Amino acid sequence: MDYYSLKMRASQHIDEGENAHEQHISGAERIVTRDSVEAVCSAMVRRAMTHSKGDPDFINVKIEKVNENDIQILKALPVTRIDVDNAEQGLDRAFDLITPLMNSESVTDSAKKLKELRIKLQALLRETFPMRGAMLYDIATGERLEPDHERGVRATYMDALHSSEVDGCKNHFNEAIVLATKVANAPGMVAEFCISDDPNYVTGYVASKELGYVRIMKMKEMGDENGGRIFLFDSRKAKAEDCVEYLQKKKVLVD
Ligand code: PML
Ligand code: MG
Repeated sequence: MDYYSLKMRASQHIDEGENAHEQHISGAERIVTRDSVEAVCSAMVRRAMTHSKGDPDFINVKIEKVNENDIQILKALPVTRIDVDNAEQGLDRAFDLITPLMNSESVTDSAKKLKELRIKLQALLRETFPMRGAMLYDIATGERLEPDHERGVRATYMDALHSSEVDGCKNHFNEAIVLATKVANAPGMVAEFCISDDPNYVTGYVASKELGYVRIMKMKEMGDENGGRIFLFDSRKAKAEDCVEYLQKKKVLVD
């Protein structure tokens, strides 16, 4: 069967003199069979042109044929959810789950060490806020491995296996479980930490092959656009290039 990757990104030119820039409005990607290409394409354009973030003056749609043999099918991570009373509690729960996984010294699991790692993770998280992509952090060396720190790395070329329906509006959860499943399967990946940068969306998650996809229902206040992703990677398990190559190039469908 023939498959096609479709990617859309829309932006608006902001004319602020020296500060002129392209403001991101909307983006989406799918991997679909040939017979869905046209309908999915027009749904993407509709999504771009009716977005609450503004009226785009640039829409890029890229359609590429994908060889069926190059597609990896992955089982979606199992989902659990943690309800919390407030964002502080949500962040706490997320840090509790992730901090032990950042510990590269297998012997020490001391309270002091865990506290240090928690502070480190909090600092890393703040650094992701202005980034468009994710941070790739090496737990073995404490180094950031993104080729471009400002941009970060982006997991791409992925979709849900059974999502032939043409859906014009963004579903954060459906898109995130696909992304998190791909990321968890990347070479050397330890875990992912995510807070949405959508000011109207407060649910975030932590994920790994072992943890599964753990939704944390509130991780920030409504109206807050500070979000980001951290991919925790272990350079003793795989080469950074192989991990980045997988995240950015491998075609994945999630079942
Ligand atoms: C985003 O793309 O903005 C991140 C979405 C996180 C979804 C969390 C969830 O609802 O499980
Ligand atoms: Mg961001």
